[in-house]
Amino acid sequence: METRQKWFKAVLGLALALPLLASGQPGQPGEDGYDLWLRYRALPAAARAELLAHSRSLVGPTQDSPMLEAAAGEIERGVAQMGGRAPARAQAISSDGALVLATPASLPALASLGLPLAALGPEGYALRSTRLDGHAITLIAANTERGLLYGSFAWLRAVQLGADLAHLDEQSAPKVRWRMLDHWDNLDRTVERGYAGLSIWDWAALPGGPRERYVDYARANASLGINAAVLNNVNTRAEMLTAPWLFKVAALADVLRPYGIRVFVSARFSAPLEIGGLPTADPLDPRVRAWWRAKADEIYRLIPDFGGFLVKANSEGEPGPRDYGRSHMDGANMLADALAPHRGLVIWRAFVYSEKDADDRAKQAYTEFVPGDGKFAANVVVQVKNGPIDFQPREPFHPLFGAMPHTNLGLEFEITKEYLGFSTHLAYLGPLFEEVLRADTHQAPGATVARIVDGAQYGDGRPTLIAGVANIGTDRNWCGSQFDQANWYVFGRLAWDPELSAEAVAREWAARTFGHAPGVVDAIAQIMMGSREAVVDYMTPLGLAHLMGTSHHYGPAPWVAELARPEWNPVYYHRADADGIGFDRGASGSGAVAQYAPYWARRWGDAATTPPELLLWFHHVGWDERPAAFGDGRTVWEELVHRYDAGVAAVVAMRRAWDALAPAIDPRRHAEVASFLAVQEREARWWRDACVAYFQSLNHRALPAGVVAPAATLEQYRAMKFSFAAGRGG
Ligand code: GCV
Repeated sequence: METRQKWFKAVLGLALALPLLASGQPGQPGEDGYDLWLRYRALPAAARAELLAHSRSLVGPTQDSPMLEAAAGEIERGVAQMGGRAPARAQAISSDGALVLATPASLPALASLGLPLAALGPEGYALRSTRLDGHAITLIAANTERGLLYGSFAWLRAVQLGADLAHLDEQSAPKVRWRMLDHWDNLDRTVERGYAGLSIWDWAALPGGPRERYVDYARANASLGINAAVLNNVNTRAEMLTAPWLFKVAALADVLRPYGIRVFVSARFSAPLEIGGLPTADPLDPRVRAWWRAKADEIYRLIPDFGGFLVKANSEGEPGPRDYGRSHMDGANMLADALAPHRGLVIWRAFVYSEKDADDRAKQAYTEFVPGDGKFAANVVVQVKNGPIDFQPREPFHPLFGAMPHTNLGLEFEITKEYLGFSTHLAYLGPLFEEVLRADTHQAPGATVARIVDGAQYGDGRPTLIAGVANIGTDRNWCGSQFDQANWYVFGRLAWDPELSAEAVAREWAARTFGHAPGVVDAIAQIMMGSREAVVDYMTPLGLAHLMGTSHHYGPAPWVAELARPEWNPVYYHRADADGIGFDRGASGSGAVAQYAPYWARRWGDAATTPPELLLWFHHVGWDERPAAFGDGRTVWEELVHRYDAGVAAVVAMRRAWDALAPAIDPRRHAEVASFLAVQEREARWWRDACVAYFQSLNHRALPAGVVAPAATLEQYRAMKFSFAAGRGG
């Protein structure tokens, strides 16, 4: 609570101070966000001179390699744009100021420079200002070409952030093996939960089409270390696995490969039936197993470094092994067998809940998967959403983390903001990702979600994975809004290093995207850091969840109660009535809390020790109760209304802070963000008003003193229809 008030004051304070701080270095008037954070604008004179002095020549391993060419090409592009001239390519170090790309194989002298090469592994890099052959040089060193690619992007980042180029000493290696974007792109180019235009994959034109856009996509990912992409929606058609489509996938793999990106596809479990001419897709049927083996062989002939399959099985109507009385293990391991000879991976999603299971939806994945611990093949990763329901503005971490120590568990975030205001609401997801990654599962000493997911907890070299549902489309600014670029960015940075701080990443992104005048970065980072909590407050405060409109998830609809499956209805989640509100997941309710380690089961099992942020997730409490955890003596009803108001007030503060940045930001991007913030304020008020009106209609309590009544009647909110709502896809 106190933290939020501090944030609120800080945002307003910075907003007022900004006109004084603005450095008068806005970007070009025509900037539209296409360049993302790879925005290599001309540097001021002194910084330009420093850059050129440290990039007089570019010395690199000389073998003909598309990946090295990608690395060198990026350095040339960046230096030319920021410094005014590209470095000359050279075979050897012949002067001070050389920028040297080196592996131990290309430059044996590396071994004598004391670089931590072993710790860099196959993907890490080191940047080091040093002397070699009598010259002062900058080394970009790695064990592999891929490390050099990441190191080249890291050096450019250092330049953009104004690092002292004469004293570089940085090294980094990714903690997670697979850093993956999952595209929910349909084959007709609509995007499920996409708010940034159509799919960037122009299937009709492939193997031709917008190559430059694909390359720019790949550059952006490589700059973050993202090394894998699933091209199609998990709700997929079997056709994706037919020859004409695979031919197109192969063409994309060719474009993405030099940037270190391996291509995966979502596979429909019933493909043997639908495109294979078999009477069954039973994973234990030898014909089915042979079909998948042959399919894998066919794919690897076309794409030798194909990554593997992502599978959504027996979830939300998708086919799966349970259709044949088989288990998730039977299904996943059958595909794993087919891919194993090619070293391919099966990513099997744990996002399951069934209309045939009356149990609390939050419990069902754990119930179905924990008995399979230790029974999945070595090349299967079970991919688990960050929380037990579905990418809500706030959920506790998923109870599967730490509960399947003998299974490779990957983590799935949703970068696209299906439940956080689509692309028109500014919500920086860094704090959400950080909250999940840092959560201590208490299943074993030190067992945070980050350490479970990055493998540090187990230390046995298992395949590790962090995936994010992409927010990328054909919009000129890629993500539908300027600030949603930050969510792609922070996803990539945290997938590389889950221990990074969301705030540090926000500052880094702001500086690279909008320029690093100190006041500007401070103000933008302040806006970003409070923005997710603002959404939580005006949509689903105090641990509420899933109050969004049916199917499109646009706007408030807490009253919906008539849908066929209980867990499709918001009333299932909030359980509000005349006396109280919240879902009892304790011992007297669904018992979901018992799926967590005893530490959490005890703490969250008791309303008195549950933090306000999760109170209504775990407890049904009376409207007039005054939980000690609120710390302010308010009743549940008063606190709920207060949170809704705080959410709206936070958006007002964000708007003012952004308005004050006008002198420091190029007009086009500034105006675009400002127009979306106006939408966000209107919709935040709508959320607040509709929810307050609805809950008040149940509890018949007066509004707390001084609180403004909703602008319209509940009936008016209930009558609203949104045939324009985006993102449903297919
Ligand atoms: C791709 C939620 C979304 C669906 C999505 C599903 C999933 O239910 O609303 O659009 O489907 O999650 O993750 O499979």
